Amino acid sequence: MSNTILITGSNGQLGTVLRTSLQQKYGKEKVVASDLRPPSNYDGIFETLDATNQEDLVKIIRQYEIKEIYHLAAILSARGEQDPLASWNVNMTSFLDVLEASRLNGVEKVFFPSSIAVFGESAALENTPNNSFLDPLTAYGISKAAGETWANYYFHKYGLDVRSLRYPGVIGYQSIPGGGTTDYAVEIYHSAVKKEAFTCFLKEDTTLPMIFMEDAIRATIELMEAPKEKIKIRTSYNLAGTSFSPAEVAASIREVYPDFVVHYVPDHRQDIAAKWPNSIDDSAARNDWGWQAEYDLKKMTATMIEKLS
Ligand code: NAD
Ligand code: AKB
Repeated sequence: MSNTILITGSNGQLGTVLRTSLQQKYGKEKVVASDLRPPSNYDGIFETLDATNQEDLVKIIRQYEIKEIYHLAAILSARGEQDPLASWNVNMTSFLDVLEASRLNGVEKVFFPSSIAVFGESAALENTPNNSFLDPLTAYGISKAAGETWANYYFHKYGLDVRSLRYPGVIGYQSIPGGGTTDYAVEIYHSAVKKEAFTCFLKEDTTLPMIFMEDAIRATIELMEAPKEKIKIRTSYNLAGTSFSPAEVAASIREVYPDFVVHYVPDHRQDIAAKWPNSIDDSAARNDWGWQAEYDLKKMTATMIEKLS
């Protein structure tokens, strides 16, 4: 087998969808999914891999002659704050392992998922520019900001074709989010279709950038397939879908379920969200490789409710 793709952290919210999309695009035999534990229902090649174990990573790269790695394994923002150093360790050790193993073993392209969590108090809250000063206030954000810098370094020093997106909160019906600050925006739809009241851990007016899963996956594949000369930013591209607050998503759900009730009980995640942008400027992604989001809140709500029902 040759020219195969490896996905780390493939059992997560994004990986569950990405692994199937890559299989559909390139063929089942071309995609090697991996994670800490085998998935419950996945039809394809799977390897158990702790991405912080470089020896095991190298074995898989050599065995399958891996040419591209989508490095999704990470501990997300809210979960990361429970043990900041462990979060840094998983997020950074694994990415450095991937970069180093890639350059030494013939991997040609690497995808690194960054996040709006890289922004902190210095960045403008509205339409946050791509090249804002990064002073993140979570261990997760610090690891993503450092990861972007390492991506840039490996590109310039070794010519490794590392590409990266700063995803907003991803919303999809296919999978469950894994410990982030934007998770409420998936959970709220699950409560709505079950006709249950929802308790939101953010304040009703906390606006955050969000993106629908289909857009996030399409952006990832479009970025990875873009001609190399079009990729002008080697740290990470801002990626925008749409932006909304809990009150706005609740209002859009009420157009279908008028009796839907939301209680607002902000917790520690509110402090994280307060430091993140309300909206981000993704003009560099649009200009360089033609990015264009398709889902706004209305279309997102209609699709979430239809699919979850
Ligand atoms: P998730 O938490 O749902 O999944 C992460 C996966 O990584 C899990 O399946 C977990 O088992 C695995 N993992 C954890 N430690 C590991 C290790 N040491 N070795 C191997 N696997 C390990 O995350 P997700 O939402 O699917 O996110 C995927 C990537 O995209 C992450 O890097 C995340 O930071 C980034 N991202 C996600 C979002 C979002 O809203 N989902 C937004 C911005 C960035
Ligand atoms: C999180 O909330 O941690 C993620 C992200 C935006 O990186 N969804």
